Amino acid sequence: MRMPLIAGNWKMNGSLSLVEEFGRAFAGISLPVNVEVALMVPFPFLGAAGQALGETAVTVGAQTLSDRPSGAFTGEVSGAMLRECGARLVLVGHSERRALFGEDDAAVLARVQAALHAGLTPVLCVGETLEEREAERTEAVVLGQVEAVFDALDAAERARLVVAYEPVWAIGTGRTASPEQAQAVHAAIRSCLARYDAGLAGGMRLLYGGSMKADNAAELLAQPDIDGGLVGGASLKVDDFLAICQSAG
Ligand code: G2H
Repeated sequence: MRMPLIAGNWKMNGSLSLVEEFGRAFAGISLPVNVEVALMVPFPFLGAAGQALGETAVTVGAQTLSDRPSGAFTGEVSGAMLRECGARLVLVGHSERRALFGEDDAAVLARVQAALHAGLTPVLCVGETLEEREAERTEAVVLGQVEAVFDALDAAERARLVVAYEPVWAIGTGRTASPEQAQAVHAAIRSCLARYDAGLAGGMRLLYGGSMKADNAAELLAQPDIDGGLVGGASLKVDDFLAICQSAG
């Protein structure tokens, strides 16, 4: 049985007052006990988020990390620093990192390994562009991104990941993959993972991301291979994010 995970990704948005608003809101409600909830906030808000959400069931995470453990890398943040500031999960390979910051599969793998080394749960993001989908290359691209990481890990490391499928054409566009489109790719990812180990495939949580909202979450989350969501824009509003969390229960 896979416990659904709803992870909010604030990207470069939010404020300390929004962190506090989330803390107050989540302290006042009870989340479904069978759902894990996480909030991936910008680095400067990690400490405040840990404090504001500390009494709630919400876990705090980060959005990227350095591939190095320490040293003269001005501006970088290590996995150990994230853990010390309260993060328990970290996004790796989000399409915005791949497209805007030049993170290729090798860079993504190095960050996954750094996250594992620091005791963080890497949420590996994969997804195809519109051009790739229209060229009928969705599976080749997505499974290639999955294999680029999983091939290099041992069995114990693989089992510590979460995978998020985010079609690039659905991110922040308001255009969501249909439940059938999302399910088809999730099923392909699970079959790919089964080639490593059937137990790994059965236990791996596969999140959907890309314009998930309160009014489409239930239908997406009802798909057999969708085990949660990576929620961007809708995670910036308490009521919308809460509604998505509730619909996963
Ligand atoms: C995809 C998603 C969250 P949004 O990036 O990672 O963002 O829900 O705004 O499409």
